[in-house]
Amino acid sequence: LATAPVAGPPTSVDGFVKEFLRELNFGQGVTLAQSTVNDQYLALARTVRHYLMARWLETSRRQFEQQTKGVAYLSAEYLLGRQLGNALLATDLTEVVEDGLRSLGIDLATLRSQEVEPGLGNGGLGRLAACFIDSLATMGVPCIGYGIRYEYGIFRQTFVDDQQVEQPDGWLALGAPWEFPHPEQAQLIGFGGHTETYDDEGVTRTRWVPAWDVKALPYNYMVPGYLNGRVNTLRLWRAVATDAFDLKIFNAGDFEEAVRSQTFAENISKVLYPEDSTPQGKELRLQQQYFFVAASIKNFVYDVLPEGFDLHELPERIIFQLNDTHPVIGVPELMRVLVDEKKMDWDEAWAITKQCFAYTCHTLLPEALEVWSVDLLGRLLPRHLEIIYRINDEFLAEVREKFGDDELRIRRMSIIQEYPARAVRMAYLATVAGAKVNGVAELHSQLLREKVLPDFDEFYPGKFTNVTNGVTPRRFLRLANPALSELITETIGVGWITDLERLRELEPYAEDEEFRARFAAIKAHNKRRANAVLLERDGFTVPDDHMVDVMVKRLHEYKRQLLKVLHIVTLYDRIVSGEVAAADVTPRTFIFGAKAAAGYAMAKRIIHLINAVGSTVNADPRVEGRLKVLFPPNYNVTLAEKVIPAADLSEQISLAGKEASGTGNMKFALNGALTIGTDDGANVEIRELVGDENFFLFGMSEPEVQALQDAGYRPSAFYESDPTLRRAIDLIASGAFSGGDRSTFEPVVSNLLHQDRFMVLADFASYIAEQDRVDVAYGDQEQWTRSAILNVARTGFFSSDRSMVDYIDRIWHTPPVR
Ligand code: 26W
Repeated sequence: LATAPVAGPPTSVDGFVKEFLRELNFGQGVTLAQSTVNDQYLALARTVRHYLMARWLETSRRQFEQQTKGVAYLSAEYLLGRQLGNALLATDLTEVVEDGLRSLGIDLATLRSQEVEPGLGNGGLGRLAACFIDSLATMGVPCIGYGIRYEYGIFRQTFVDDQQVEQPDGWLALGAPWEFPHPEQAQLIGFGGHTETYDDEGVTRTRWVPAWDVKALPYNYMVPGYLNGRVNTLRLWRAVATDAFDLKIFNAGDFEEAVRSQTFAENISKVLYPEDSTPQGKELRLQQQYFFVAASIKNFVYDVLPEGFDLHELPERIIFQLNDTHPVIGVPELMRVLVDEKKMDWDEAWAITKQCFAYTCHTLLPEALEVWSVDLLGRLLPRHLEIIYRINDEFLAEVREKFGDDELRIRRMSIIQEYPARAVRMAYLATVAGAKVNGVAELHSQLLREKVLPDFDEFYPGKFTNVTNGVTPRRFLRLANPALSELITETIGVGWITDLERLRELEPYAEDEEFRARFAAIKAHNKRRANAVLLERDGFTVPDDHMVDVMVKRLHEYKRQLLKVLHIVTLYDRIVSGEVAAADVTPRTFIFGAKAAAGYAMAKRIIHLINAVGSTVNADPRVEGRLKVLFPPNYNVTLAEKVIPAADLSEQISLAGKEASGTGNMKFALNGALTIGTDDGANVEIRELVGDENFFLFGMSEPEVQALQDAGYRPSAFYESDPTLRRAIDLIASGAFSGGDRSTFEPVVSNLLHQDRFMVLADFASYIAEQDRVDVAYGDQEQWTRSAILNVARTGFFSSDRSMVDYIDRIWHTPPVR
């Protein structure tokens, strides 16, 4: 009785209705008649939780019994998306709930729209973490996701006069029904202070005496596997002030100061940094990183492991996966715990630590590689800096042993960078400490080895590997595209949801006329569905007969939203100049979704330009409505689930060698959009799988980019020699999209002409030519649909379940358990 959890409520419609009303009455404290939509949503969420609870308790009970090896995924970001739909899917309760609510006069869809998604991530890296924990739960692999419970997630984007304005994302304001706080399991996390040595029965040891500390409160979230009875845990930490800290100040009679100190502590988990790829070196960010990693390691070592566990066996129990460098401070932290707290010998501790971490790199941009100034690190985490120095000394000694006193190489490989300021290179620390280092697509992993960390690849043969990213088919196909899911299930059975390679069985149906007609009808249906959402949310309409051409991702120059803009301007110019009749233009609706980091001025200007071009093109009668530019603000997971299934064309147009992988690209292909893309990131693998004839490739390859760079790239040469390009740029420069004001977009134009770091101009001609081929191809709808079906059938590889198999085989060695 003590260990067996109570069973969940009965899964009949009646059983559900009873449980729901109970939650409404006793949980929310309202009658059905009094209840608001929010009351009903919260009651429903809690009711659905009840159905998962028995599985959750049973999962952790067995985990404790089995003591098998698991994954601790350390990530500063989890971009989860809405929870309700996924929880219903995982419990197979959607129909019961729909029927039950209907009997009460409530529409499930209305309650689903009430949920504010937890936007605890910026983009690709955060969404990847969410896909991975979904897959691990579904595959039966023990995993705890560790992260930060930001009070404010990624900002809510609005447009004022076509320009981005950021609003706080108070996602908790209407209640947080999915979380389970466990204040009794709080951890104390120290900061600052000094270190000292002391004599411990004849052994000299070091201890850290922090100057201040904060409490880390865990909030648990369920991570349900798909229909498999497993519920893993995501544990996010919230920072609050310690009582001791307050009390000291209260006793000194300074009430105001005590309250201020609370605010200070709580700042640590207050807000997600919206920078994606350009670290600012801010102290608070380092505090966040250490805060959640230290809490997580403590939690695992002191609470999750059974009492008396021999820490020499740690590598048999856990692998800490570092999601980029953000959690790398965990390396010296584990060393500190083992050496200072557990009094382990340094060499032994290091041998253990090296087996307990693995590092995933998600970028190739040099400016995205985190470094922390020695100054800041030493002030905030003095003991950790000492430990990093020692790790580095011993590492460089090994390098000397292997390569001799090659001072240039030593300087290149040192974890400590000397210029322009002394700083810790977190990617190097992760590489030295990690049992494995992986990139996130084949090309990325190759470039990582050859260009970013070549010395390390040479020094550590076998350490580098690849795991190509993936996306969860539960959320991004089954939930996001119910109509297509039904057609697939009807055609090949339901097995694809957990074995996505089975989509291959759809291949022959590309030649089946009736299947094609149904597939095309579903795309049309999904367009109308997206239209309804965009209409309600932004007052936009997507015409029925338009090709839907979508570019959704963070706004970054390397992703080249500007190239897309130049294409739109070129099409517009063809019409207004009379070069082509509007009636002869393939009707297209361009949908953009993109947030810019608040401090990234050029990205914000590009957003302004997209909106300005949209306003002009959409309002110009000469266009006869054949081109439409829509930029719904605040693109997020919820909107992605509606827009991606409606897309005909997926824009994946980064400069080759810059996009580590991309994961949006996978979601589009799986939902039957064709890709226009460069040979970059996972596009390479998508094209290999779907076949050249079902993919629109353009632009320079990475070696060609390198060659042009080496030869000396002059963007103005392209401007001068290509009249089409010149007209597009001149049109922007003329003020045609800024009410005649030539200064508005001057910085964008002059940057393109004189710098163009991401070679937009060099790829322009090739892009336009390929887009013209897209138009021709779209003219043959039967053939287009054939290609779209083949895109679905051949991209099962991009399931994050497959990514997990690869991580397990190549890095983690954590087999699934029953
Ligand atoms: C502010 C510091 C910083 C630096 C890098 C913040 C965030 C990052 C991330 C690594 C940026 C990111 O999300 N990278 C994306 O990761 C995806 C998942 O692997 C890839 O698909 C994308 O190509 C990559 O840009």
